Amino acid sequence: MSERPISGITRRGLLGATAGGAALAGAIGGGRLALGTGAGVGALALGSTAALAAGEGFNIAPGQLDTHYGFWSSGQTGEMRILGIPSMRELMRVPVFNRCSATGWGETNESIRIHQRTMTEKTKKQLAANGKKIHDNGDLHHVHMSFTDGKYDGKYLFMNDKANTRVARVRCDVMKTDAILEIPNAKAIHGMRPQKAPMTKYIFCNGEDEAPLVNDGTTMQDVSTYVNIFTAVDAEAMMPAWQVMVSGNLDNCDADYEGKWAFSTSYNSEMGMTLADMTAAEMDHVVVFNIAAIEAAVAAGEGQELNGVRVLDGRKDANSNFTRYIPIANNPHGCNMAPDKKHLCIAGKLSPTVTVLDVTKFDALFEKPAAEVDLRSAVVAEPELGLGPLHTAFDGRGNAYTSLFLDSQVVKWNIEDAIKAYAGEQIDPIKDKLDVHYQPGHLKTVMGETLEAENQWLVCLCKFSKDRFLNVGPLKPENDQLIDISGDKMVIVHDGPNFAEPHDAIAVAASRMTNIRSTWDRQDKMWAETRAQAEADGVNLDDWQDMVIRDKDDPKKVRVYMTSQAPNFALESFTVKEGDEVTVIVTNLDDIDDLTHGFTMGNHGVAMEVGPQATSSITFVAANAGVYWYYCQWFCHALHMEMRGRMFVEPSGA
Ligand code: CUK
Ligand code: CUA
Ligand code: CA
Repeated sequence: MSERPISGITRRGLLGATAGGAALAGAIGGGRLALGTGAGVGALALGSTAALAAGEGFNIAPGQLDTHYGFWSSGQTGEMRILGIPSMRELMRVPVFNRCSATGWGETNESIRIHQRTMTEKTKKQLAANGKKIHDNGDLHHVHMSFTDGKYDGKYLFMNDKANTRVARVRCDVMKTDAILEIPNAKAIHGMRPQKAPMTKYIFCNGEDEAPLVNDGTTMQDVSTYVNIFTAVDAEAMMPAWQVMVSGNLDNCDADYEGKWAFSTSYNSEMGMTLADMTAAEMDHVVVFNIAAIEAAVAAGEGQELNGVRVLDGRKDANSNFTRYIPIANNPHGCNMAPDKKHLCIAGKLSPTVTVLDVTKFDALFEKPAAEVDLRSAVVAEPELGLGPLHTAFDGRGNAYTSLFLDSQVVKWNIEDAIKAYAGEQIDPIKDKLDVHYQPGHLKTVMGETLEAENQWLVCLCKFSKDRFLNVGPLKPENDQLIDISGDKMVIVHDGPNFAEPHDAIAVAASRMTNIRSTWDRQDKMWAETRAQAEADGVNLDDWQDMVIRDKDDPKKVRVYMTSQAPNFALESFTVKEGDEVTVIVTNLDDIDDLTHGFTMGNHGVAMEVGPQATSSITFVAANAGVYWYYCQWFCHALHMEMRGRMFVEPSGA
């Protein structure tokens, strides 16, 4: 047992920096901030001809902070990333669906509980058959923030997992995943958006893949029994609220600024099972979901209850007023609501067009049965932009920016001009075209998915980087390009290589992110269950603690409680028996910014992060007798290397 170290030292004191040095650094930082802002304003004023000024605008000097947070998806890596905009510096990675070696996400008891919260019996069976407790992969395409009145509220981030049909939530106060929901009935959650107004009550989730509604093998050869499911998730409870069966599949989605509608693109209206079949029809569609009509039917108990969720039939043949199917040229993809509250832009993908729908005309679509209305009556423009339009972003000046995958370009066009052209006026809505490198998918303006769209930056997420960086082998990074859009002409100012494989991102003004903490609340709900166990064991986690407790009912289970304070663990050693199931619970008593400890048990595949004031626990079986060192793997102190201790595993015969 070691002595409790003296507390009250600051992190800066620990690392030996002087207060004077800090003040000086602050002053210089302030000066650079002023200079940087000036350069940015200069670029704004000089516009397109001032490529150099634009470059200076993005250049954030050492110690200077970015003006915007970028929240990036990571595709098949399964995590969320935080970048600074405009510097494009990667600031943090937040594990969500992936197993993280640094933080222990997917291995700690706290994270496993979050993973298992809504896990279905089928998934448990699937995992158990493979010797696993959780899925440790995911395919995270879309990250979106919670809204209040059409503006980001800095509370939550939501994200999809296409691979394992899940949706997760990250708490913005601590930037950790706090809920994972496995969505029943649906398959492959792809498009996902929060309701924008009056607040984010629902997260809208598209099921991309077709399967029988009761997928038990009895009708799997009969494609006529296949459906796709649109799910509304209760954003606060992180539980399914209701589901709607649709005709065709669902790709991307968005919601309006009144809280009335959700919309989803469908590239497989054919319900084809092969690529050839999925691209056979000349027209596919966008589905419009009527939230009020759906809510009324759910309240009235219409439809069926399946796996705990009310499922309504919104397919074409059901003739409901839950949905309308607006014909759109073959295989549309992106679905983006403009900040003018009025215009929804559907990217054509196989068609060189973007179809602009006026959402204020949607009420009329529901006034009569679908067969009696002109389903294309809400189309107000359909500009021809170039080859392979995938997604559209918006600025605050009425301009739209569409990515052209096949042309490797971003096209800037004006929505009102496109509407005039569609009405017959001789006007070219295209304002500028810019080569990007290469094959862009999503693209993001700053705050462009809210009512506060800004006019300075566009980030274009390119799927290929080819020759833009040093060769790193057959697997190349993606390329996120920063584009200055303040002038008439777009100007690329930065290339940002990125690992597999961001699809989407949002850019949020730093002023919206006011509730981010630097240390944890000791009582945080993240480890409430762990605290309850400690209490039952008579352990006070708030005090210097070193306790080894053998479970009364199950003597194979041992719980090891220890606190940490740089550079000490409360326990310098502990003893268990071969074959014991050991749970190590570490509470970090340090109350200093940036002073994270960790716990790694050598040769046991066990490691976790323990942030300042946090509690974290991890369970493993000590299968082999012997001595094993555990250590703090997070560099915390000059004596960090010495922050270690021994686990003695006694032979089972002993
Ligand atoms: S999808 Cu990836 S480029 Cu999953 Cu948002 Cu369009
Ligand atoms: Cu504690 Cu390193
Ligand atoms: Ca199609």
